[in-house]
Amino acid sequence: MKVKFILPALTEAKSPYWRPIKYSLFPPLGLATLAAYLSPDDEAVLEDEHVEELKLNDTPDLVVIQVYITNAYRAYQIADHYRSRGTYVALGGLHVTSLPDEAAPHADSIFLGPGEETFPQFLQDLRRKHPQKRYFSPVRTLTGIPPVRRDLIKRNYYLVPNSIVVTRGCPHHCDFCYKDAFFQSGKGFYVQQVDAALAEIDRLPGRHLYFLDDHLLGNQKFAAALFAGMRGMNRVFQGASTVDAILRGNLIEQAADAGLRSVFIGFETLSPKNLRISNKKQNLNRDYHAAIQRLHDLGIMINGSFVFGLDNDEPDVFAQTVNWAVQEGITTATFHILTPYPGTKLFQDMNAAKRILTHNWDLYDTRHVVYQTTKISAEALKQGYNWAYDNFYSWPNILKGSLTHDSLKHQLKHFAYAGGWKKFESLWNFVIKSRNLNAMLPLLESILSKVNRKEKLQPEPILPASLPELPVLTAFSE
Ligand code: B12
Ligand code: SF4
Repeated sequence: MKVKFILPALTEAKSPYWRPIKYSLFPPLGLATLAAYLSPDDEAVLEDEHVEELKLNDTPDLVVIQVYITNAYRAYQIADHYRSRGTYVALGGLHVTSLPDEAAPHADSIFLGPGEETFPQFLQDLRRKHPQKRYFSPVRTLTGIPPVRRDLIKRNYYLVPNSIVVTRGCPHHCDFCYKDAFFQSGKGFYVQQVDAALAEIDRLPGRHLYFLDDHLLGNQKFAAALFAGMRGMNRVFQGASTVDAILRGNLIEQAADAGLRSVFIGFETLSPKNLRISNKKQNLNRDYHAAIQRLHDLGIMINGSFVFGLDNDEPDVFAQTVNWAVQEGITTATFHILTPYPGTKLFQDMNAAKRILTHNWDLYDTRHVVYQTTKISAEALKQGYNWAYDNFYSWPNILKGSLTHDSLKHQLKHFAYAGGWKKFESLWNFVIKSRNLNAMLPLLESILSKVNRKEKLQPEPILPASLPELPVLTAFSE
């Protein structure tokens, strides 16, 4: 059977003139995971529209498309195209799970939730010529999953070809998060077997890894065993955690020993009232400052994520948040305008209150205001959001943030890292077009080198000041 896997792109990511680096960071891991269920005699190709032109004049037997909210319209267009050519089309992913009835007219089969159970079942049904219209799997396990088909990934097109996930979901239940909608009616957090996770890591070339798990420290026992197994592997890695997990026990020290050099944290808001209305209980009454200090002491850089537009936000939220992040020495920040994704509790509440202003999913990219705001006008919210980015990434603030660290190496890393994220976009554009992003990996690895406590106050330049820093990898929320 000839099978084609497609990750469609949103318009911005396809521009021939300007491709923001964030779309060339990670390969389509979900699709490469699904491809592993094919038989050895099936022919598979994987095309990612974020980094390459799709070839649409073929007629495979099966096309498998992954649908996110911001690529949904493009995904439906591609699906309609292939169906008109007689190809069998399967649609799945987060947006299909949230709005199956919207997706169904564009597909022969749709899939709700994770694909590790349903996709192999579907392949079997298809070969027997009895595929179902709709698949849903209440079974959630990563036990015995086949190795990800990394051979289908064009590594040179990505800055971080070594992305990996060793868990699914998250133990928490924040109202604005995709997680409860995607994992509904089944387990919402589960982990791979430690040996299998270590074997997957071992298969990855080079040193650098990026764990895309929502919460790498979410299961303490699993994470401790994983980090113990990684200790001798000479890896450097990045991943995500919550504030409370960083404060609890000594898991974060174990992570640092295993090679954790930068961590993504969803601080979201500095307002306890906002945390409460978002059901982000795990951040309530947690000492953000203490968590940050602990990370800095371990030489771990922080990518902080913040949401603007929660109902208790006042017009001063932008300045307050940016000032705080700079003072705390947060290396990079991602700001989001609150976005109610369909299927979430936030969407349900806003819909019931008639606060949803548009159902144009292209605008649900966390950069547009799609709902009726309360204490800040929509214009002020959008302006404040833009201001926050400009201000946080201004040279004076990058310098100020860098100087909060007491090791010179950490200061330099912070300065280069944060500077590169916003200040070298044109250079990134050039590297992306030369199709040699992967060649930048050694640079990333050197930037993620260890900052030892004993290195404090010992000047040790790690980079010539003119080198571009990596944009990093803060381009998505937790
Ligand atoms: C990596 C990532 C990115 C990367 C790259 C995406 C890529 N190459 O796949 C980049 C940086 C480009 C990115 C950008 C954005 N992202 Co993003 N991203 C992620 C992240 C962290 C991990 C995705 C991943 O690889 N997961 C691991 C794999 C194994 O799981 P998976 O992809 O879901 O695939 C499984 C299932 O979905 C299913 N499946 C998927 N497709 C299909 C198809 C079929 C037929 C079947 C059977 C099954 C199936 O099977 C797979 C195996 O179980 C997720 C968070 C998350 N945990 O999912 C957010 C996430 C997907 N991003 C999100 C958003 C909003 C964005 C942005 C719009 C903006 C932003 N603020 O970040 C942009 C624009 C995206 C776009 N191009 O349209 C949201 C999506 C919300 C939604 N309802 O769609 C998420 C959930 C983050 C969040 N918490 O809100 N993102
Ligand atoms: S926002 Fe983060 S902590 Fe909250 S449920 Fe989603 S992944 Fe978990």
